[in-house]
Amino acid sequence: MKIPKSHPRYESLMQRHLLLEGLRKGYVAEAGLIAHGRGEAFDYLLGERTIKEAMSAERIAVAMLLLSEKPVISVNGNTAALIPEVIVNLAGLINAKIEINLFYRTSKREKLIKKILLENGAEEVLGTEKDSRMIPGIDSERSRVDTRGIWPADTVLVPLEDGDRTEALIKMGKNVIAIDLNPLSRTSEYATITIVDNIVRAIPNMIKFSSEMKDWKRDRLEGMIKNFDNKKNLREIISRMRKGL
Ligand code: PTJ
Repeated sequence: MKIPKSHPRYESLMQRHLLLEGLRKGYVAEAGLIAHGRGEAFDYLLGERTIKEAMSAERIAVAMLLLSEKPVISVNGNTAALIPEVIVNLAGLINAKIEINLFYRTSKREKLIKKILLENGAEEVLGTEKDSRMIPGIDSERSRVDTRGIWPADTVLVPLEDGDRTEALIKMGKNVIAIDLNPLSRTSEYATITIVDNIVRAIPNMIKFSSEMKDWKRDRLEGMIKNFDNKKNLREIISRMRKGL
């Protein structure tokens, strides 16, 4: 069905449409639809816009990515369905590798997602080769990471993540930047920087900040990170949601 642009819920319906198409084609997991529905509910509480606390987390995240030596963007089914092109653009700007990492891992899904990312301009997509290692402390296939990507990375950007892996990556000494509309999730709680925003808005904002900040001096970027308190930012978001209700 074609969604008319004039529909008041056009953006939201388009996101559902992209996920349903991904499910039909086999790269979005069935549970990806459930996860999206949960995200929609939280997005509704935020007014479906980037709130100021999310905007500052996005800025700090870009500062951290620009300072990182081996940044990696982790991509799952939902991310590939919703924003493949902007993920590739952001990776180019911050010089990050792109790695597919799936909770419901199958080689068919990996191949389909790799194809989408390559079609959207990615030069290299990690996470589909045999050359992998398991992150200690997680039992799911989510723990399998590329020896050229997440394994040696210093900072990992994880749009839509589960708490287990965030915790395990932090235990390995990595910075984890999570994008999760749910400020109460374990991912949000454990991440070094939590961006409570829809990935369809967060990544384009981060692209804008990357272009603006890419030539800034290290001290300036480091200072921004030092002054940021992730837990306090999360508390303010939860309080904003409460007040909104
Ligand atoms: O593609 P796979 O196999 O890796 O599977 C992907 C899912 C999403 C099924 C898997 O990662 C999963 O189970 O995720 P969770 O634990 O349900 O967490 C998803 C979180 O992302 C939830 O807290 C949602 O609120 C949030 N979320 C959903 N859609 C968005 C989102 N956050 C930001 N932007 C969204 N568009």
